[in-house]
Amino acid sequence: MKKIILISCFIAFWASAQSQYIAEVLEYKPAPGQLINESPWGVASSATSIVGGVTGTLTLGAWGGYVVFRFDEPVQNHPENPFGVDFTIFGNTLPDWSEPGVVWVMDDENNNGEPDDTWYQLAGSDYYFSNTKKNHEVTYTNPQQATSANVPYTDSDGLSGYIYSNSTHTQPYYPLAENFPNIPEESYTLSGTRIFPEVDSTTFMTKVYKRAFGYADNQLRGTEPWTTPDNPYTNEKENAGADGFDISWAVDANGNYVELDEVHFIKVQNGILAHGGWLGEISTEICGAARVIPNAAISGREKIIALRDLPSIIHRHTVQLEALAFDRGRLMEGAQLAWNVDMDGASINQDGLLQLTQSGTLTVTAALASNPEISATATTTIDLGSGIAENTALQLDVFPNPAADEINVHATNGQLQIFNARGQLVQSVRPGKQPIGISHLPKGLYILHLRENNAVRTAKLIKK
Ligand SMILES: [Ca+2]
Ligand SMILES: [Ca+2]
Ligand SMILES: [Ca+2]
Ligand SMILES: [Ca+2]
Repeated sequence: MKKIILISCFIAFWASAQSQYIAEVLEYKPAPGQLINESPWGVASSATSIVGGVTGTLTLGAWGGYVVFRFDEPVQNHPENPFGVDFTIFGNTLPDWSEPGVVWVMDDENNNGEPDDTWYQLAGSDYYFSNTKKNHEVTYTNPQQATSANVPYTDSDGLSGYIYSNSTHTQPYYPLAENFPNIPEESYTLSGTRIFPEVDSTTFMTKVYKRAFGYADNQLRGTEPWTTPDNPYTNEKENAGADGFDISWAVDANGNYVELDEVHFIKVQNGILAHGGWLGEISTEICGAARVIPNAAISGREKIIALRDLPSIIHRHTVQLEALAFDRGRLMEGAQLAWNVDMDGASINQDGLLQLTQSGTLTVTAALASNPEISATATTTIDLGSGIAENTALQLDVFPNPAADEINVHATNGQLQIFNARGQLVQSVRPGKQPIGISHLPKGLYILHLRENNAVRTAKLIKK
């Protein structure tokens, strides 16, 4: 009897939890990328991997690539959802590596069950920055090679470039008809919003700065239950972590907030067109999404400052800074900010114009004048002398690489951390003279961090 009760409880729990996850992917149209046409991240079946849980493997490729999905019931903009967050999207981000996806929502206004209504963008922290481009377009052209080759693109500003091929992924990067029959074989154009996070390639391990809030594949995941969201307005990782979204952030094509009680369809689209050094193009990855369960008992900070990224090294004497204040994720228009700088030879005026007369390490703070506890900080290096960014690459030597059973690193102290492609720490050891066993790890790409004193040396490892 006891056994029967246990089983039926388990089934009921499983069924209710299941319904909080993605029920169906309606469209998957990626941009070219290093994981495209390759299992498990970039083939047609990758789209179904994000259904029913948060451990799927779906890449959107370079800028503009997208996926459209729905849950089995509409996502409610429920007033008792913690922090206003209505759903969470789970990516595979790393601690210093963000691949921000712009999120759009749609209400099934004509009640036909099809995503043929109006897309409203969820305006994240970068939406109002002066360098964000809306209605941007990029056209990708198939290089028509049997193996990987640079994929040329042109954008709606008349600029051109390449999605670069690398030696790790040798298949064609342009979506092939066998996997993506909906993508023309010659070329195609994607359109959307393009944001400009700072990408720091001065170190061996390229760093892509995290967005303040409102982008997919941006923050690390937390812990179950996945239906209790992170507070997107704090730096700390709470509850499920990852990236929570509030339907109340939705804006129309003119940037005006709209009021939506619920949405039926969600689109995630890579918002960044940039190259991450040997790590390849920056591509949003999605592992799943969960609807939030209302809980009026959970609350927290509701205001946040978004400070536009500073380059890791500044060589100029004047820099225009930009910061915006948000209340529950909506822009506080006309909010007064208090700026502060902490370095001799640096000053900043009320409008955020930074003036520099000497080199050093600079920390900038923008705070809400009416509540200085709400602030954002950025630290950067000022180098007015050389005019050339010093290469501070700290590479960790690993051999053999690729490896199947064990690896050796050139280090005898510190702590070696091994992260998988989802950014999860899978192993942490103190390196010594003995090889480090890795035979238990699944095949794939890993990132190694060796932390010793205050420095981090990094390497990419391919596990065979
Ligand atoms: Ca909400
Ligand atoms: Ca419809
Ligand atoms: Ca948080
Ligand atoms: Ca990613």
